[in-house]
Amino acid sequence: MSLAATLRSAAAQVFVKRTATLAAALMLTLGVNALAEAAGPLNVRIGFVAPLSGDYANYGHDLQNGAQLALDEANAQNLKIGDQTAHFELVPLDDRSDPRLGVQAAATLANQGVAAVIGHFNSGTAIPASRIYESAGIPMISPAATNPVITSQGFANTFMVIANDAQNAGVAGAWAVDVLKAKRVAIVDDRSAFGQGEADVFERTVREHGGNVVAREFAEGVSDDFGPQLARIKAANADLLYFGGLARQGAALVKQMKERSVNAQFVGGGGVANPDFTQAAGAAGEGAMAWEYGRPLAQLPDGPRFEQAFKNRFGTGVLAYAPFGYDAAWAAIHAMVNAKSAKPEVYRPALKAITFDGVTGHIAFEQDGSLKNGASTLWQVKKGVWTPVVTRGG
Ligand code: ABU
Repeated sequence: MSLAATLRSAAAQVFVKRTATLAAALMLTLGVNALAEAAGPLNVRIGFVAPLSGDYANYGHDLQNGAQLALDEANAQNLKIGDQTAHFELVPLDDRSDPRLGVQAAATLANQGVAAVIGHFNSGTAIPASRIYESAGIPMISPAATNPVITSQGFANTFMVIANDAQNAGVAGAWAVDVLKAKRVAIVDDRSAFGQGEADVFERTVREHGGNVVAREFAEGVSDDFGPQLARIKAANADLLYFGGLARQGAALVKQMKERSVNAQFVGGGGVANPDFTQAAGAAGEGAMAWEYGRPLAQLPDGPRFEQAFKNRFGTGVLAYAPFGYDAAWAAIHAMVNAKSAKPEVYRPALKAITFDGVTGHIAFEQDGSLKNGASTLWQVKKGVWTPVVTRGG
């Protein structure tokens, strides 16, 4: 080959190499851009189920607002799940406190493939719904349903960010005998999985502490007529009446106790120490007591900020379990961020191992998914306002 031909060939090779390098660089850039596009915002759908209509809708809306506030705050922080900025979306469904509708809602959310579920409010809906979530492999985090059965089924996907009724009604039973010195105890429940469950724990604990249960009554559903039950309780000369059920029925009960001169000390379980009770009971509610899950919000480090943020966002105060709805949502969010994934099968171990200070206190789970170190607070109506008396546990 002549010198000129050799030079032409070398120049051609250099040109080919440079072109290849440029093309590779271009492909790399395009590739990176394509990846960047793939790593765009990640929409994470979190299901929420509670009664949003019917007799207990006020509890459901309160919980929903708590969960929504957590999602709003998480979205404002532009949190990353892996290399993607997460956008959390709440998918609310109404179960009307009906177990059949609760199961239907659970199936709908399972079909939609939501990343987690915050719910339900009623133990009677949470228990059957938890089986659907377990089959679908979707974590359900209970912010209010408190029957201990919920987390004792051996499920990997069931969690509770609130103390359960073994804790709450157990403390109430011990306190009734050991501190209030009740001698003749009457018990009324609403026959729900929740009310009957806590009444059973209360009765067992009273007996274990040497107390005397003189009457065990119930009023099914949302019956507001306690005439026959109160007649028997009066005849039994009870000095303390424990009620397993929710605020509205509890208020009807104290009003009828007053009307019928049943002078026993009223003590509610969970779901009673809230403004629904004091508004409905009026003067008859004065002096009533109730054991509620957790610590008073005003005494918790983040409680006042939460209360103000809740009011600013929704124009109304906290009714009952909104702070637990908020902590349940954050438990899911933290677990997804820690695990770098919103896929339940990937982030579930991180949820089980979660440990953070929520607005209701420290959140960490026992092996069965129940809350570690749950607390209970005794409240009493003083001058028309629920006032904390003492906190146990936690
Ligand atoms: N724990 C109070 C709310 C009602 C329930 O558990 O059914």
